[in-house]
Amino acid sequence: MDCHDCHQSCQPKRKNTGWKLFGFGSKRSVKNNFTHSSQTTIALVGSPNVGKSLLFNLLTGTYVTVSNYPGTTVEVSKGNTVIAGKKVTFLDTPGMYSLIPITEEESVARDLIMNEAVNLVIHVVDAKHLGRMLNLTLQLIEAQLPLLLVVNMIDEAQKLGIWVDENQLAYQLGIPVVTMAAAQKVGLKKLIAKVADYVQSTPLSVTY
Ligand SMILES: Nc1nc2c(ncn2[C@@H]2O[C@H](COP(=O)(O)OP(=O)(O)OP(=O)(O)O)[C@@H](O)[C@H]2O)c(=O)[nH]1
Ligand SMILES: [Mg+2]
Repeated sequence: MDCHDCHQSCQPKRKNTGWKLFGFGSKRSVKNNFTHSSQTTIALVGSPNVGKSLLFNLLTGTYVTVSNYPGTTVEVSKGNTVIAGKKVTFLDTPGMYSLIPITEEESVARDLIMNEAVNLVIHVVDAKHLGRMLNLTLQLIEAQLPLLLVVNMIDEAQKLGIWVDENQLAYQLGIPVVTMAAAQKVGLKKLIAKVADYVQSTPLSVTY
């Protein structure tokens, strides 16, 4: 089969999803041992005002519940959708700057991703302040959470002459990266495709 550059007869070239390349499947099975893998829970985290809620609304549509996180007055939104044939629940978390919490909102966001059955964390950052915001990305990587980085607001960044190379960033961080302008739905299909890659890469089994 003529499948890629070498034009030789061989197996079809496997799509590089990032998940398999950087071994996210194995980390997931260690951390989230109560979760049935036919359902995936994904938390959107990041600093205030980076576009988490806008992205959450784009991803989930109308079936959304809002409730206080137990023991707090902090609201957490939960919404369901179907991606790659599997039910996916998205959590919209309050803004946080660091995994070492100062505010109640940050405590809730930290507890949600560290203690709840979250399979994948999507860290949303503002492309205009990438250097500052990558601190939390590094903390999330160190915490061994399955992670996808969304560099949002590229429309505003580009007006300031800031261009982000998502492939280079993905290579340097060792995690999948998607650049987006969520307000214009730019990059949304790419993000959903990456989530689909993740959902499809998880095994069909229950671990105890
Ligand atoms: N120009 C531009 N504006 C955006 C983009 N994404 C989000 N915004 C705007 O940024 C503002 C903040 O968005 P939110 O979704 O509320 O941000 P958030 O991260 O949920 O903020 P907190 O809930 O406070 O943590 C809103 O006015 C959005 O419309 C983008 O890609 N480009
Ligand atoms: Mg919000």
